[in-house]
Amino acid sequence: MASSDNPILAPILGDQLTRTLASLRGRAKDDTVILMMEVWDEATYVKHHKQKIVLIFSAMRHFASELRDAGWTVDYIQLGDEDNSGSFTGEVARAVERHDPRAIHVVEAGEWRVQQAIDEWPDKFDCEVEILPDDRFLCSKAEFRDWAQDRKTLRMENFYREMRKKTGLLMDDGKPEGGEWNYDSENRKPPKEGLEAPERPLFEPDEITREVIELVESRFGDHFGSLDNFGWPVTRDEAEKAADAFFAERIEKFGPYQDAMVHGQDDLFHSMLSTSINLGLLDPLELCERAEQAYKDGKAPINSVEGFIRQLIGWREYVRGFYWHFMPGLESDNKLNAQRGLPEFYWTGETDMRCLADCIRSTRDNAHAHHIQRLMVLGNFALLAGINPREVQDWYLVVYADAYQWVELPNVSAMILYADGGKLATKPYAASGNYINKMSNYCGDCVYSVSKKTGEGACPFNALYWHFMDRHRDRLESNHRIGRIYSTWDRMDEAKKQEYRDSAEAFLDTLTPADSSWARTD
Ligand code: FAD
Ligand code: DLZ
Ligand code: SF4
Repeated sequence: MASSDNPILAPILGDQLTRTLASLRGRAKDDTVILMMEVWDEATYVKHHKQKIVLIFSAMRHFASELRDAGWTVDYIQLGDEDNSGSFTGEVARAVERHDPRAIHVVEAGEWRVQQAIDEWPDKFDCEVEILPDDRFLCSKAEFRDWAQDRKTLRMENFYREMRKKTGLLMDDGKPEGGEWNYDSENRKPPKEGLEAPERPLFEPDEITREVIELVESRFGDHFGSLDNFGWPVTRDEAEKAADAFFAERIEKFGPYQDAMVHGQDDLFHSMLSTSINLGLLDPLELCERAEQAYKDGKAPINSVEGFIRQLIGWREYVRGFYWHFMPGLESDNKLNAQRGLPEFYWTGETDMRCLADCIRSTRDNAHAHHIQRLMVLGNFALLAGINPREVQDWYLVVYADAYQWVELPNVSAMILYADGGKLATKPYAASGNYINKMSNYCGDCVYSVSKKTGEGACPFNALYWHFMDRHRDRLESNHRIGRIYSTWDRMDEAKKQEYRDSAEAFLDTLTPADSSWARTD
């Protein structure tokens, strides 16, 4: 056993890049060795988009350098270091040998897979291991459990109201500011002709980032995605500049155009802050306070500010609680028994469906697509076509720079695929081409006709929509939010119904399944 003079070892994971992290708060610098590890297992458990790996390694290296400048001792293991064992547990074991710590203090992991490994550390290492709660989230796992247990339904809206009361954000004497809890009905403006948003700041790669770009090109050259546009914030300073630009230039229209999609305009009025928030470079509560201030200063309307705050203290906190509440089962749920392989075009972007091609192009170029593209184009297609959840999960985990399983999985399996059978969503987010046409400018120049329902040249979403409804009638008919759709279906004559079925099946037969090596290493 190490003596009380030996240091505390504080491993910091790649998404824990926060100066006030629980394992650092209040610790003496001369009594602590911080351990940061670039490991092969994390870089390859799925074949992450190249930008995602560059982002995480570069942000980790910058964070380590800032900690050293602030007087901390940081033991930093680079991917290429000789003897790098390739795993968190292997690297902690080697660090225990080097530093003989009296204890390990680690903040719980964001992901189940990693937490499983950390839970074994107390038995593996001959020193005390303290696993601290990640208090960068407003709602602890236990608090979510207390809220969820004994409830028949786990609606985000109810959870969100609790978070509003807890934080006092947009509260006026115990009542919601402006009289309503939720202004979503004002946040569905279709894009008007020529709608343009100010460009978000992109950050020129510095020497550290350029070195990581070289590393990623040489070690992960076969991974999906382009590095040409890499401009994500990799430090807290850069992330704050990105936030400043959002609050100065885009928050005003964030609400109204939250669901809009414009060909070639990848960010619109979205904050583009998820990568920085998830890494720990920005504090979501501080961002919400800034949004509230923008409202109080008359710089942004209530619907924009409430919408932004709801995404952060509502959806983001809710999906994290939901993930830990339903893991590990959530990963294998497949209540709609979807079995089709992921189509190849999700990787290549080679499809005549203009909406999908544009969302996949943005995904490849930026490691990003905005929420409604992820939900109502890419997700909607996967739902309607019956793609199996595991392949869809892997795709989303690979392609987005902000993707960690705790946030990806509930959004993919529960929100878009309804694979949990409706614990998260009151109904599947299924839509025909009509929705995409209303909320975007994609359809005008598409080779398919959105107004044509079946047959040659018809928008595939139209027949797929009815095919989905028809094949899941048993499960969905009794759902009060969607059941009435079946009276429309029943009013169609049998020949029309068969046309929808045949059209959808003919289209599904044209899909080439993807080569699985895009997503997973063998
Ligand atoms: P904004 O539109 O500006 O929203 C502000 C912030 O709210 C975001 O930065 C994010 O932190 C939070 N937020 C918004 N919606 C959600 C949500 N549904 N769940 C959790 N947080 C939310 N977000 C991720 O961070 N990582 C993921 O892996 C991820 N996967 C998704 C998969 C699917 C199928 C869908 C439908 C959504 C997913 N999201 C994910 C949520 C959302 O699409 C992204 O957070 C958002 O597009 C990030 O861009 P932004 O920062 O400009 O967001
Ligand atoms: C996503 C990722 C990647 C690609 N590589 C690393 C790494 O080498 N070292 C590290 O500490 N973290 C990495 N991450 C982020 C981790 O996967 C993330 O911290 C876990 O998901 C938390 O559970
Ligand atoms: Fe997408 Fe259909 Fe519109 Fe083409 S017509 S862009 S496939 S919704």
